[in-house]
Amino acid sequence: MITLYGFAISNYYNKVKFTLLEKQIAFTEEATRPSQDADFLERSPLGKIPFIKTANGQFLSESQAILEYLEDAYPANPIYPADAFERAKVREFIQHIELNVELIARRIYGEALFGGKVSQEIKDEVETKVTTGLKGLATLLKCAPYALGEQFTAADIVAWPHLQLIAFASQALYGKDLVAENIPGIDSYIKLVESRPHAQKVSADRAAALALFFQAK
Ligand SMILES: N[C@@H](CCC(=O)N[C@@H](CS)C(=O)NCC(=O)O)C(=O)O
Repeated sequence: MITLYGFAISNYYNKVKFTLLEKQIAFTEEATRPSQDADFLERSPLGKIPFIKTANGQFLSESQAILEYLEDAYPANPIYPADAFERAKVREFIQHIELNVELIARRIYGEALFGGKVSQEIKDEVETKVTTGLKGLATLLKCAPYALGEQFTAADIVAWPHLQLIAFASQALYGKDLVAENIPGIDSYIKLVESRPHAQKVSADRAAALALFFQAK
């Protein structure tokens, strides 16, 4: 059986967990914080979560590599379209959201979510770049009704945890939801994904993990 390592407040962890649930792959979770310990780095080269142990006992890090491994190794309940070009469009969407939006927004999480401090220069730069990234993403997002059309795909699995977190963080830091401002109709799309039982399971586990995390601080 697959073991998923990480913690349920992480959007990247929740992306992999949502994938496992939607694809109905049996797995167990092992609560793990990022670490620079030597034995941890052997399993996840930069000490990050999430990572998995496969059913054969091999370790794999990087959420997108994990997601695609799961799709290849467990073809039932596919989360990619059959058509090669449509599959590429899903990958294009994921690359945009992670590279041009989430990775940039991540620079403000320290202050927006965890009570740290971020310089005004970084706040301004992130606001400009995330806005540009979201405007670009809006041109790809169809919401018809899912991210890229009629089929629920990996694009939805990735968009849902990332966009929610970016919306929350930008509201906390800038007093405005950059996602809602730049992607018209995003609220009903998020609600649609959230109506799925597996999204609700991920949400409930995240809420419980968040409560524990802030209690421990
Ligand atoms: N590109 C990585 C990003 C994972 C990531 O940033 N994980 C965060 C938690 S959300 C982490 O482990 N941070 C600790 C660190 O950067 O040292 C992936 O897709 O898995």
